[in-house]
Amino acid sequence: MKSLVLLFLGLCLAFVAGCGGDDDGGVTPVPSKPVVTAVAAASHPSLTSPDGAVWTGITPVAVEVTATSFVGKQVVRSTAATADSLMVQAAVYNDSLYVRIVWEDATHDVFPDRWALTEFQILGDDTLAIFLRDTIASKEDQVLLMFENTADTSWDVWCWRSVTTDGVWRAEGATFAEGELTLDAGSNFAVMENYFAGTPVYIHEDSSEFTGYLLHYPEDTRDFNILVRSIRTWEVGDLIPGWYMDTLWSLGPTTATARGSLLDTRAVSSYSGGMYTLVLCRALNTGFADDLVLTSGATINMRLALTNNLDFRFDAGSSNQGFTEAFDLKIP
Ligand SMILES: [Ca+2]
Ligand SMILES: [Ca+2]
Repeated sequence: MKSLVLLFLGLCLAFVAGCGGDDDGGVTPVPSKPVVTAVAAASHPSLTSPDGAVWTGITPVAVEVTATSFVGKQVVRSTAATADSLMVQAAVYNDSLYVRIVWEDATHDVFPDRWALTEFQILGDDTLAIFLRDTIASKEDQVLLMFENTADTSWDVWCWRSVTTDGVWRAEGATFAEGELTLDAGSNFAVMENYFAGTPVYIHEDSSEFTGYLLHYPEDTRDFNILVRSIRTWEVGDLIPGWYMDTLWSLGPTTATARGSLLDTRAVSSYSGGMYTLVLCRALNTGFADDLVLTSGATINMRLALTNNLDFRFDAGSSNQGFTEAFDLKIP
């Protein structure tokens, strides 16, 4: 018994001696958790540009893409394929939260799918244009802004994609739980695949001279007939976007009922000089059951995730995908 007591005292002395060593600067300090404090803005942050005077007065906070797994083995630390950190700012105005995110990305990846004109066939007086889905590796750049819901260990998520949600100035709401991302309730989607029964649904009857990455329904589109009657300016190799959107979505908010919980997050972005700048905005309390209520004075545990030219792969991971360390978001 006596020998055990002596051993215990010896360990205590060793522990005290070890702590004393910290004062000599021999131990790496534990990194502090970043805190993004939302500022009560005096004016409306722009939703037609991700820049503006509101943001110049708010100090950006860097959050690092972490080497530590977030959801088991599914998440692989980003390498050179994605940025190592993202800069975050936040503001509250008129009962809505605005979050501004800036990150580096060498490629503006915006063509998730498309069609290509591969050949013409002459059938009597008609010209048959053959379009094939262009199988390409290109995906989109994407971001997830994740709010931890401590009530049930899930995460409320704002999902932004560089074409298929940004084209309609929206992000999509979702819940992340047990490695799965489940979209919020809603019957209207941001964009639709330009595809039905093996052919593109919408195609301009005269030319492929679309100026954007999405077809805008109805301005850019005509009902497609694969026997193209006036194929004047089409050439083999011309492309058709693989997605189309209802132009109404780009004109601003429609009714809350039409938006649903799925499309209740607004988005505006720019890509310039190898940098994305993105502003996301959602009501603090949307009233929808699948959204976290952000209350005044709350501190919320957050994560950000990004991809470079990739869909999120929760079951596989990729060096083109990264999750940040946890950070706090303080609501004023
Ligand atoms: Ca990219
Ligand atoms: Ca929602």
